[in-house]
Amino acid sequence: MKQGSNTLEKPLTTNKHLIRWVEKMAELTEPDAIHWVDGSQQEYDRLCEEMVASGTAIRLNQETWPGCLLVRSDPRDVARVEDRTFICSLSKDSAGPTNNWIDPFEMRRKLKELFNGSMRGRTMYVLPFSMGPVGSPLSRIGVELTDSPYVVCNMRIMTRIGLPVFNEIDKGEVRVVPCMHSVGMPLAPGEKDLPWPCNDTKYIVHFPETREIWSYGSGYGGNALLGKKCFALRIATNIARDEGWMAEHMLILGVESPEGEKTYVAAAFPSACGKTNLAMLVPPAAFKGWKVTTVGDDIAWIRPDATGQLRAINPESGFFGVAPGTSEKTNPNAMATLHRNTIFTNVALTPDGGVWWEGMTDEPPAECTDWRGQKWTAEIAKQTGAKAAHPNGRFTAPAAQCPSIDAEWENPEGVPISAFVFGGRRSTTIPLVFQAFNWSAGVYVGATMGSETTAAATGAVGVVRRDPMAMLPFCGYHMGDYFRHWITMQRSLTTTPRIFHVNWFRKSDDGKFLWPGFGENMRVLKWIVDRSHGRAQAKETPIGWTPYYEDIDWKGLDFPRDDFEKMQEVYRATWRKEVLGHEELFIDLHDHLPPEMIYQRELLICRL
Ligand code: TSX
Ligand code: MN
Repeated sequence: MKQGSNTLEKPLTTNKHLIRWVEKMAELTEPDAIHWVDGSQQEYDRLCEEMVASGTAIRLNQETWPGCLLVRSDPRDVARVEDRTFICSLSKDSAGPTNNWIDPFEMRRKLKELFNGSMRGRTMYVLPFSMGPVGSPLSRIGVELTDSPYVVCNMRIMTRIGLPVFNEIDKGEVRVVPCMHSVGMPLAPGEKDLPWPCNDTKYIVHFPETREIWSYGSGYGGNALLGKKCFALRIATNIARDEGWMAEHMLILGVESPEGEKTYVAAAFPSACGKTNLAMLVPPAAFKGWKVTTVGDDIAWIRPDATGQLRAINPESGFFGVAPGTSEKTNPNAMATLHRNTIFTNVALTPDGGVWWEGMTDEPPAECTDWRGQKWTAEIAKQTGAKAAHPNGRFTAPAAQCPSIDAEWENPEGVPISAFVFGGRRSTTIPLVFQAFNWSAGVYVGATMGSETTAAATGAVGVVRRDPMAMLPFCGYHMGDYFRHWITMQRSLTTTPRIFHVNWFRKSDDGKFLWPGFGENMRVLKWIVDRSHGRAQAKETPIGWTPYYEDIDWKGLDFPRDDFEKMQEVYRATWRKEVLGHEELFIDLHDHLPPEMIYQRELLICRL
């Protein structure tokens, strides 16, 4: 390492293992400087300043968008790269058929090669972060070494970082997950940097046994903000399996009745189902005194407490939300959250220094600069198909700014979970809502979840993709063992949460959505809450319990009984075909499937 003026910055930790690891990684990657991240506002402001000066970021109009930045990524680095994501367990079998596996020794050789000198000309940031409130028994700590200031700034919003975390590490009682990250574009002396450095070669690598993450070549989202999908899901599923808790791809919301009864629900949906919208739902005006509160919109860490009740924390402290489609109509709470102290990535810039994306307003601005930095008008869009914002354009916004944030969202003990909800985007077959008969049947419902594809980029549109518990890209070990872990969890519980399935997307024969969705989903949530407390009635069907028309609270909405019956109908013939679809994924997993999954399938077939 070059002995420059700021290379000898004093470590902000006394932990010898951490200092030694940082030294070793600096020898490998050869950064020009090392910066120990304290997490302060001044440090954040300075990094933002540097990104603006270097052309990485644009400061938005500070009158209308105070504290907000816009960043445009390289057009080749706009999303998670699942085909470049690896689980490097000792045995291929323990990673399972749904993960990419490479021998860990071979992968370590490859990574050494890639990271060798990869930070030349750059600063290596030593970024300590806590997933979950600092000091909570449910929280876990990582340290990310990164050469991207964009990553540091996003991680400051998405996780708890800096001095309080170093202090936690210095107590010497916690295991730290080491997270190596490089954008993979070293600079030669005097070489001019790019606004968004990255590398066409990308590796997102997890070592589940040694609990390590190595990420190379991308600066974007889940590839680079290693606390999120890499740690809080892929590594945490391994930790949770070993320690008897659950790391889930779930939002957490609270439902508060006018009488002040509070019920927490955790829900898993595949992408493009409006998970963030549900987490921040605004009840219809007729639901006077009812409140929906937000604990988290993406990840839940869930653990049985001393009494055998499941309690959940949101390990994150911000929202990394998809911008397109977010509006005052679809999600006013998100819109209020992202109006200050937010980093926008790959959305459009308006002439008055604001941001815009498809679906934000009914009328697009007369003119703007698209996510690639080019002139965009509705006319140009019509002719070329150009989007103002990238469909995966994002906002990174602090959870604390959300108007619906739950009073208990940072409770170190978590919030009690009364219900699990699984969901998918299905135009046929699946009713608006049903309740599984019991825990095992509910695990089967989650394990067989599917959603219809929407983005043309991923191939055929409208095809059902199985995505068990919305965890297919995020489970860091064999999916069959993961189902077994779910089955096993019941044994450590005195009260098991009730399990439900919802589908906001069923269509009529003439292709119209049968359900208005959005705020009206409150009516479904209310039935779920009532069922969880053993109150509401339900009708038994082959797939589970469904509400009668009378069991749904229809105040303020004129929804015909006939439409409801259509939406809730369970066609036995269609469902027999649906069960055949369940088998497809199960065949791949068969040698690790818990017997309960086979048994639940047999029972379902019998009932049909
Ligand atoms: O987020 C959605 N939710 C959950 C809200 C709490 N979306 C958007 C999905 C894309 C990310 C929905 N889209 C929902 C929904 O409940 N339902 C639908 C389908 C739908 C779309 C439009 C209308 C009705 C249903 N109606 C009109 O446009 C008037
Ligand atoms: Mn997610």
